[in-house]
Amino acid sequence: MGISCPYRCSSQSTYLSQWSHRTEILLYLRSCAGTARQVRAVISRGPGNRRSASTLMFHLASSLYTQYTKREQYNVLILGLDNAGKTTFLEHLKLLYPPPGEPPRKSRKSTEANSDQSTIQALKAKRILPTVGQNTITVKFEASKESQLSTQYNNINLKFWDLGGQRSLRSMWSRYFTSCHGIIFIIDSTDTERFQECYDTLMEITHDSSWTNQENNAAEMVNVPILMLANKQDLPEAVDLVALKTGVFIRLVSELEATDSKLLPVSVLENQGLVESLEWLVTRLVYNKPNKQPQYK
Ligand SMILES: Nc1nc2c(ncn2[C@@H]2O[C@H](COP(=O)(O)OP(=O)(O)OP(=O)(O)O)[C@@H](O)[C@H]2O)c(=O)[nH]1
Ligand SMILES: [Mg+2]
Repeated sequence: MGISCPYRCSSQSTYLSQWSHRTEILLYLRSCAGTARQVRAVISRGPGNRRSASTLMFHLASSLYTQYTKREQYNVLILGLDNAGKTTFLEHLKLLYPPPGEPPRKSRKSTEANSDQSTIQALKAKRILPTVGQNTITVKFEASKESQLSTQYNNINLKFWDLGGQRSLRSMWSRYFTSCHGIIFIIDSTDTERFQECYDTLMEITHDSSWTNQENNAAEMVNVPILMLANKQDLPEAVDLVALKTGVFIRLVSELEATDSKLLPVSVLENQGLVESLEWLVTRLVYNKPNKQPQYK
C-alpha cells in the first residue's frame, strides 16, 4: 500500500510550513494516488474484476483511516530514590489524563474546580505500596486551556514507566534508557539527608554507558530531556526551590548545562505544578524529535 505517512490530517497545517514534512506528506499522497489508479485499471478490465476493485478500495480507505488516527507515542521513565513519590505521581496522572481512546477528563488544575479536589481525595484514600518491579500506564496528553500549546501537541500519547527506587533495584534502570524519550526524576524535598544520594544517582543516570552513541562509539551524556521535580512542597519541612538550587544541587546546574533539563517545585499528591511540569516535558519531547523519533501507534 505504498509508504506510510506518520502525520495526521489534523496537524498537517502545522507541518505544511516545514519543507521536509511537506515532502513526506506529498510522497504519501502520491502512493495513495497510485492505489487509486490501480483500482481504476482493475475496474476498466470488466465487470468480473469489480470484487478485486472493491477489495483495493477497502484497503485504500482503511489505510487512510489508520493514518488519520495514528498518534505519536513517547516513553517516559519516572526515576528517583525510594519514597520520593513516583507511584503517587503516576496514580495522579491516571486520574487527570484519560487512556488513549477515552474522552478528556473534566478538570486538571487544583484551582480549577471541585472535581479536582475529588481526585486528590481519591488518591489520598489509595494505599500505595513501595514498588518492587515496575508500573506502566499510557495516557492521552491534552494541553490545558491556559497553556496555549498548539494543536500539534494534542496528537500525543505518553507511556510512563514507574520503576522501583530502592537501592537494590536501581541497577535495572539502565535497561530502559535506550527506548526512553524523556526522564522525570523525582526528589523528596523533605529528605535533606539524602540530597547527596539524589545528586549522585542523577549523575549516574546522565553518565550511564547506555547513552553512548553506537555508531561512533563516542562516550555521550544523556540525550533526552530531564525533568526534575522537587516534590512534597505541600509539607512545611520541604526545602524550597531556591534553597535546593543553592545547596547540593548547585553543581547540577553546571553539570546539566548542555542537557535539556529543568527543576520545578511540585506536590504530586496535592496536584501543585503537576500539569505545568508535564506540559514543559511534552514541549521538550517534541523539540527533541529529530534526535529521538516517537513511536506511531
Ligand atoms: N505530603 C506529600 N506526601 C507525598 C507526596 N508524594 C508522595 N507522598 C507520599 O510519599 C510516600 C511514598 O510515595 P510513593 O509514591 O510510594 O514513592 P515511590 O517513589 O514510588 O517509592 P518506591 O516505590 O519505593 O520507589 C507515600 O506515603 C506518599 O503518600 C506529596 O506530594 N506530598
Ligand atoms: Mg513506587
